[in-house]
Amino acid sequence: MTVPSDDSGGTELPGNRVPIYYFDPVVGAFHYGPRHPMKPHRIHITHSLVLSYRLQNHMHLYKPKLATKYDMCTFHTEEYIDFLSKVTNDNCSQFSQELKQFSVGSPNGDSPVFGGMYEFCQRFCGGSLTAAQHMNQGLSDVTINWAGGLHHAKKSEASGFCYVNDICVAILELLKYHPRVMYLDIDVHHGDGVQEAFYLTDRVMTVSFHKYGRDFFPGTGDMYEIGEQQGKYYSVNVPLRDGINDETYHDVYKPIMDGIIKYYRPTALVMQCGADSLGMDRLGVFNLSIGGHGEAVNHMKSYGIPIMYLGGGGYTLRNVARCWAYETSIIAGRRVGNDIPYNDYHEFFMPDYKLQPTITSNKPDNLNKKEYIEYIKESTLQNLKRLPFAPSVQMHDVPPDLYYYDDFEDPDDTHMDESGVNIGPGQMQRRPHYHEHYDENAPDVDNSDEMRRHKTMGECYNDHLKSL
Ligand code: V1D
Ligand code: CA
Repeated sequence: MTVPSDDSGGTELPGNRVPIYYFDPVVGAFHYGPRHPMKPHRIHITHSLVLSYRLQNHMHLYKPKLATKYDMCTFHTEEYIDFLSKVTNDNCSQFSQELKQFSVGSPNGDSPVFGGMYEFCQRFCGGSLTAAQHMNQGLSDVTINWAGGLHHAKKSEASGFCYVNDICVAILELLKYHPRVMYLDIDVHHGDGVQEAFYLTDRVMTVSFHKYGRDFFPGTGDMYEIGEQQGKYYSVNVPLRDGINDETYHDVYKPIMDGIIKYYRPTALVMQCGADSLGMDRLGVFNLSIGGHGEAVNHMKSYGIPIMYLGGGGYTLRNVARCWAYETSIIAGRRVGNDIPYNDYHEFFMPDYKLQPTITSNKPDNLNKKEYIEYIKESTLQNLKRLPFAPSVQMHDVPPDLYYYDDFEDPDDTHMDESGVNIGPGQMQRRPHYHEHYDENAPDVDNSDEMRRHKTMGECYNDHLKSL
């Protein structure tokens, strides 16, 4: 049940759509090196904006656990994770062979060794994994981890500022309960690590919009990369040219996403919201406004499918923070004003202190001609029509997960108040999983009390199957 709007604008969301927002108070303190464009500090700036708009009053804030080696090795090899956990700036010389093998550590390169590198990975990956576990347990159908979204990391290799692929770890967790997961990537770079991981399966549909051409990193993502074997037609790539604006982007984005939802019928969505697709990004070449980027988020929200929102690239810090704070407001269903309230980083938003300033681009004109956009759109939609309708998965025993331990309140389970202070467990209630509670004749659940039992994922899935 949806409650009418309150005095601060927006509409209260039903309990299962109140987002859980994962924030690790330490993740922003890591540093790739002085000249490196990736600045984890942007996560703290974003958080400061989120708090200044009081969006925490409309979400559950949660400090995630650190991912363990065991967690990361659901996707990565043990040899690689072991190496990441051991190498430091002081012992690099002992690892010269591994540094090369795993593409880590050339001094001015993309993926340097830096202090606390492994702990940093544990922290952002812990956020995405916890989000997936909470979605599986039915604590919420909407989760946000702006520190996650590191889409280039491979099973045994670092790439493009990414060492551990939290997205793959989270999707593998969702697949314990979800027959079909759709991954969407709006970072200006191709989501190659996630595509590669699920290239041969129809259980995950990967979709990436990105700049392609002229040696732009990582060099993959042509429209002819469509998946192979069981995964044929389950990888979608939308290669774009420099300077794309909001109008052209949505001309191709909305019909393609609508087509994918219609033909694939995902039961869960994971959206990588890389903010380097904004105009004026230090590394990006697109020309999206914060409103246009947010529209992509709003469009995904409108499908009403369980969804995890993740961060990713983004190198003009003030705009990354604006973008993700604005998107937090969209996800939480709150309208926010354009004047940024006073916050710890206020001077970052000079001179106008606006949430959505006019982003004047230093980028070339929009090189995406109408005919080109029509061509990509039509060929992608044609490919979608070749899909069997909502491929099903054999029922299988669900692999064990932390759910069983979470049945009881864990004193280390931390929830935070708005300043990041642990306010202890007990704010959130687990809802029973359908293996325990599925009852075909049970009426729909009244969600009027915050965080009461919601319609379980199993019930939703079962309804969905019946509707096919
Ligand atoms: F400009 C730099 C300064 C220092 C270190 C690296 C860079 C830099 C800029 N662009 N590195 C790149 C890209 N790398 C190359 C390599 C040169 N080699 C021949 C290849 O062009 C990597 C860009 C990574 C983008 C990461 C991402 O935005 O997609 C992301 N998403 O989630 C997390 C990061
Ligand atoms: Ca992308």
